[in-house]
Amino acid sequence: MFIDEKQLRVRSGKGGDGITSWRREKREPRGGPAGGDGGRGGSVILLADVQLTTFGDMESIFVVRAKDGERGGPNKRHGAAGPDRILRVPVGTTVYESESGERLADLAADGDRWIAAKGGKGGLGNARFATATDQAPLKSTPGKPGEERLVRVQLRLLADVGLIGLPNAGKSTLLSRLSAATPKIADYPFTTLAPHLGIVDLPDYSRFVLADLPGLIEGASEGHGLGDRFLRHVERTRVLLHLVDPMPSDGSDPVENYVKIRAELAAYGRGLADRPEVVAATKADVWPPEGPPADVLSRLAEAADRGLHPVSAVTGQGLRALLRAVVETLAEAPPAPEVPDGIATTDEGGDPEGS
Ligand SMILES: Nc1nc2c(ncn2[C@@H]2O[C@H](COP(=O)(O)OP(=O)(O)OP(=O)(O)O)[C@@H](O)[C@H]2O)c(=O)[nH]1
Ligand SMILES: [Mg+2]
Repeated sequence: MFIDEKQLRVRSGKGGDGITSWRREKREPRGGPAGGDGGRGGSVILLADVQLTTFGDMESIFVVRAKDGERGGPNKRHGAAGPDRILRVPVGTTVYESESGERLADLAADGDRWIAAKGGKGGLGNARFATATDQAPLKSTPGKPGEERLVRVQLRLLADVGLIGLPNAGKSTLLSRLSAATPKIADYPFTTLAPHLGIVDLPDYSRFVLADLPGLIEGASEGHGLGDRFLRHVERTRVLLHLVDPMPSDGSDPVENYVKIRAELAAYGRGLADRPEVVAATKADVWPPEGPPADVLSRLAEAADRGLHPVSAVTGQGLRALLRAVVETLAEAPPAPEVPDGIATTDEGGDPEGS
């Protein structure tokens, strides 16, 4: 199951208490202070793991807690530390403070780790407090409490290029043609329900990662349709590949459709509308010989900044030129932007207190 947002309560372990005790020897019932220190409490640590692609594996996890440290023992025995609790999350996970929306951590590379709640320090046993003037201290200190906080984790796929367009534009078909990915393809809108990644290998042995998104519709940024909650996944892409069907089966105007999607990007914000965009007109194999009607191609080419690429994912027509344009645009595109503060969209993710 594709889950890309989730709320978690994280709680680290309390430090174990230090104790007051005395060395026991036969003739010396009070043989000097020997109370050991408490062990450190376990921390909760998030670890980015490239094997994971969603939060689906932790669907039923709402509270993540690490164990307390153990009390100190007699004869200066140190209490055992509470083991850390390590929670694996997909690469591309951003952690926010739930209430303020402040960004706390961004786990953008495999192996990145972040301490979500630090274990409490162990207390000190009375052995620590012996001084020249006080050979029999009674004092020991309790362990420090652990930390607890409510965080929201959000996933943004890590891809170089993001496929966008209306439902049915041919996004998944193109991904399947250009990469080894096998997304579901069908002749109805909203076939794709979750983003997919594919790796596109180029003739010069370089490659880029292409993300296929569910289709966007007008008003998607206000929560209509499916697309809006997935726009987040193109926030980290450097180039958008916008597909337009110049002869849509619903008879809508392709240029208007293009403009609608552009408006969605602008309404979503976070710089998506400024991302370099390559535009392709799809399904060229079914166009009549004289081309799509009503000057659609020239009007589309005019609307798009960088011209228009006619392509067919079925016959392969135009794909080489399209890839070249994508690669050139990638070469000029600025680096992927930082994920900003503030939790984007939706209040899904579940209430950790509710379960
Ligand atoms: N003839 C032809 N049909 C195509 C081409 N590309 C896609 N199609 C068809 O168009 C329909 C929609 O294709 P999809 O790839 O599922 O479209 P999508 O943009 O991923 O759609 P959503 O996932 O619903 O947003 C399917 O019936 C495809 O077979 C093409 O190049 N030529
Ligand atoms: Mg699709």
